[in-house]
Amino acid sequence: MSRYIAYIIFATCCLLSCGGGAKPVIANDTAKASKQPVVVPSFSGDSAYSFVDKQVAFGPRVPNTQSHKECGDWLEATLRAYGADVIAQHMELTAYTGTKLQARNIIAQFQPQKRKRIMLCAHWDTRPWADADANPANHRKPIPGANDGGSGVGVLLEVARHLSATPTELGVDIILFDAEDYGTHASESDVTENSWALGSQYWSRIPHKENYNARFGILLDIVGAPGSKFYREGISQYFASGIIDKVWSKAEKLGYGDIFVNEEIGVITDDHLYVNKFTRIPCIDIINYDVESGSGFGANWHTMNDNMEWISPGTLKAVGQTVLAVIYNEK
Ligand code: AHN
Ligand code: ZN
Repeated sequence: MSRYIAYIIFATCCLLSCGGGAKPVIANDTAKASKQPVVVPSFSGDSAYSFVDKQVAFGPRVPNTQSHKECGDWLEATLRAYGADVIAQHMELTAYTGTKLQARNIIAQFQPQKRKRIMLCAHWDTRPWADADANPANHRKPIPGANDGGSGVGVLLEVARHLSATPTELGVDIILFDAEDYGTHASESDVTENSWALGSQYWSRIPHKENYNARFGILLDIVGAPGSKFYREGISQYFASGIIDKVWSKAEKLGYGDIFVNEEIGVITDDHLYVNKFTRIPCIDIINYDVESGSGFGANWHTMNDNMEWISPGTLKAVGQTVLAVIYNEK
């Protein structure tokens, strides 16, 4: 009997010591789990497409028009519905024509309490003039702006939808710049410096929060056309080549290496220029470059044909999935 009790005590000690020994194993498992790649949500190209369609349905988003105001209100409301803390930065800007523009930058802050942040941006206004249209009768008509304006915002609204459901480790700010596309009309010589990107020029000097900073920025512009190609753009390369490396290598891993081409092209004046110039945030531009077209931005750029027929859910998906992979893996 006493031998039997001794055996039970011995066995219990064994079990307890085994239990004690198991702890570091669990801790080790936990450490391994935290190093595992995070689950990146699946970006819906169709959802992004419908966000582009919705913007186009408001009509051209030219500052000082009713369509512009209504679309701006809808963008704010949509981002608020996705749980963002939204700031509208209202500005009176002076266009190169002397026209005063009632404009607003829309800043959607996700997890505003977090110090480490990522900035994603696009312009939401559209060009007042189809000055690259084949038909001269259209040269003073506003463009539909599906790709130029609508596409970048459409992708970012779909990103916002995921941010509301699945938070990222870092805080994210989605910034929609106004008055990017009020730059000098093609019929006039471009003597006015800095006529483009008025909203981002304003924000880069006076951000929505004093001392605002982010680890990096990604600008999306003209990202919806079928057959789009994105290259290492010159300004991005100069100020933020490491961010291009990060984004282009993620795209390649996702199978989008044919769309995100690992070759450098010249400089393109866009909102990111002023972010890089006036803030400490290294910001890249993901922008379609079409070698075949005269403008470099595709045959429909700044024409009346910049409509929903020029938008591909597949291209929106490639861009959006790459952006999600980048922001969800940032620690
Ligand atoms: C220029 O045309 C100088 N830059 C292209 C910026 C732009 C216009 N993005 C969209 N529309
Ligand atoms: Zn444009």
